[in-house]
Amino acid sequence: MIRAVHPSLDAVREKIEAGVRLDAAECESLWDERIDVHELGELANLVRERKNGNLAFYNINTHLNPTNVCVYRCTFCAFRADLRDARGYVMSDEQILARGREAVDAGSTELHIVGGLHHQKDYDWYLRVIRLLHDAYPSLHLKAWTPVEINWFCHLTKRGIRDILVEMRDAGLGSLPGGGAEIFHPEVRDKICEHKADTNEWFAIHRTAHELGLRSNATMLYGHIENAFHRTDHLLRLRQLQDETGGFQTFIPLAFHPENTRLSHLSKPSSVMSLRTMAISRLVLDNFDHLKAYWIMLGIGTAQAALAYGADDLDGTVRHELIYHDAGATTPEILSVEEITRLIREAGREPVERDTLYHRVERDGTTWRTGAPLAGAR
Ligand code: V47
Repeated sequence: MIRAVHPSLDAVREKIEAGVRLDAAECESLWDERIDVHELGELANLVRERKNGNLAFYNINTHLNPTNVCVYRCTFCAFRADLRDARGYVMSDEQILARGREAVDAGSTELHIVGGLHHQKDYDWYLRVIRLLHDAYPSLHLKAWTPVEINWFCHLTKRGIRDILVEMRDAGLGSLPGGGAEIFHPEVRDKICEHKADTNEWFAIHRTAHELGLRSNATMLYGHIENAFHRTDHLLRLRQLQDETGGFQTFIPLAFHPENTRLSHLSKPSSVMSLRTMAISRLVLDNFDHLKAYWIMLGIGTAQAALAYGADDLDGTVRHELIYHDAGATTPEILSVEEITRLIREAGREPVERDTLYHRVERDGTTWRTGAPLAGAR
């Protein structure tokens, strides 16, 4: 069979095989739709297996979104609500603690905490969420607050990033999730989320977190109004900060779900686009140890396939996810350990339970402990 091969892929292949970094022009050229997605996948798989062998990681995690009331109106968001919306909610301390209890009882090692920026809640309310949970359930890793929230806390308190992060860390914050990145290029960012933390602020917060020894993740929201140039710019900015700090753990490409958003006239990205994005991300982000196929948003089949297109992680079993389900995700709301490990094995990989900071998790009945470090753990 003769395939339409883009002229530049041979040069890219040589570089990838030799472990040489792709330059900006090569990175952008990979988005050309004439390039066979499976060839990209094959190259990405080479990198993935060099870094993580045949292992595919997951964790047992629970989500907590303490409020969906938000001052911002990002066009892609179906989760946010106004104060007086029937959908609007704020969780009480008791509800927050009950979620922590539920997480611990379900064997979770991580609570993923993000939410809206509620104009009637002060910084101390957000700080208390962390303190309450950490004091009650110290074994739960609190992966909480994106730079959008941290930037809001700085705005509310007129204090600096470092000051806020140190206080949050001392209260029990374990690491930062990757959200709020969307698309960094101002041509797109100004259209989809013009008011919230801008790109410089997003990077300043991750840089400061890394300087303080906090690890973090990074995401990219694709499949809406951005193009190949914007996606390349996004990945290269992340590669640059990772060169400087090495503090990112995982990159998570997030497929846009249009339902119930102000961009509902757009169709959602195809599985092929998602696999292409995963593969290209793996090829460009040569200094990231892990790439996550977030099954909640990719759908289970695409997430399984992504394990051969550069991804080495499926996120977790997940319970109480709202951001994607409000935007029309039809995936289940939870997977059992048996289900997630079966999906990984079915994809030809060896499942490994990890904690948030990429250590093996060893279980004995209902108790667990942190085991050996995996790629990228410190
Ligand atoms: O920043 C919001 C995205 C992000 C929609 O760090 C949407 O381990 C698609 O960051 N369609 C939050 N995407 C989720 C996130 C995340 C998820 C899983 C793991 C980790 C991690 C982080 O979700 C937002 C935004 O980019 N998002 N609405 C939507 N309609």
